[in-house]
Amino acid sequence: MARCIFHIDLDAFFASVEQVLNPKLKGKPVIVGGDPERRGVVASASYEARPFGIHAGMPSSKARRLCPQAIFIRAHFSLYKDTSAKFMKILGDFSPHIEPLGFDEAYLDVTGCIEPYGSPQKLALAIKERIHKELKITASVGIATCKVVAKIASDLCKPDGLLEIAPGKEQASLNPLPVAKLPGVGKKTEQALKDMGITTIGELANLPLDTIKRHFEAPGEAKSISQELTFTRDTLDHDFLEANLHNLCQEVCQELRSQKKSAKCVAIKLRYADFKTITRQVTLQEASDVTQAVFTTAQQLLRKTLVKQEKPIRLIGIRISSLVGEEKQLPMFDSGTEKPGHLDKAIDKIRSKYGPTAIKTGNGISSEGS
Ligand code: TTP
Ligand code: MG
Repeated sequence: MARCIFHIDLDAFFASVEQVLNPKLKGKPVIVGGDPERRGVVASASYEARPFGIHAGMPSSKARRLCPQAIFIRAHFSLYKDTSAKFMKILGDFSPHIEPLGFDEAYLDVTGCIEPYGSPQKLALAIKERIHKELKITASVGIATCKVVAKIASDLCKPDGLLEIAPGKEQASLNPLPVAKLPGVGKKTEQALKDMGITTIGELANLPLDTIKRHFEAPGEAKSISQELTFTRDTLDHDFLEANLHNLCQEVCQELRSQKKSAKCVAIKLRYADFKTITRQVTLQEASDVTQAVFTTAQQLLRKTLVKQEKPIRLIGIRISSLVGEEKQLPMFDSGTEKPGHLDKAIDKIRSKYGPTAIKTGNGISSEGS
């Protein structure tokens, strides 16, 4: 028997929550996002704002030009978090097989849950009604035999929609659609396909797999990230060496995080005054992208090496390798607790804006010395 998958997505989520909270906003173009005066971007636009061409990701200043009467609101994440939790709970009452995707969307496998309702559409209507009754906002539901088709369907019927792409009707329904309707196809892929003469999902489906692979397989990726520093004077000052090592760790880890990767191996390199060069490597128990974790390991390697060899050093380097893709999912909302990753993110932001010397944490402050 074919599976029955729902994709349920709340309409104009942030903007809808704001409209529920303040009924004066109902029926009006509401934009939740950054300040138009301060280079903010639109996070969510109510459907009343959409005919003006406003969409998520657009600069708020542009949105205001397109629709001067729009009401701009700063995001209230704790409210959205509460609504999101209630939304997921409602879905969980209909089927235990739920896969949340974002805070306002989820897949629901309802294959075994349809009978009491009579049909997938009737079950979908029951879900939509319950959401509307309890949250006062509308949802759109796509129904199909697999996740990707269900997601395309919910997108096609927004807002407050319900669309079933029946078993066997997938090709006929999807073939005429533009490739951008496929989840994961963004502006770049869309243009690359256009350059190949492909604009619809049907045309894409007809391409031989080899051709697709040739054009779209990821290019070879960097296998390691390294950084080194030659001192103006040879040194044996341990604190100075450690401070510089910390700065180097911060630089490679920032690059690592910008690639959304974690590293499993940490190596240090030391070149002595006589040009003899050594490297020492260790494997972490768990891949990490946290500066402090990489630094602690590198620091141990350095200390061990310094104990054995007391010769002046002219160069120090760090290399992180065995890179793996980001396996952890970012939390949707700030938990408020200060984890090492939070500190790293804040530092990355400041350093990328104001340069690598703009901020240094405690371990790095003495690096200007000697
Ligand atoms: P979406 O479901 O993509 O957008 P939406 O719910 O506002 O509108 P739609 O009716 O088309 O589903 O995203 C859900 C929420 O996630 C959205 O309300 C705000 C937030 N979000 C951002 O903060 N930035 C973004 O770029 C996008 C796309 C969404
Ligand atoms: Mg939505």
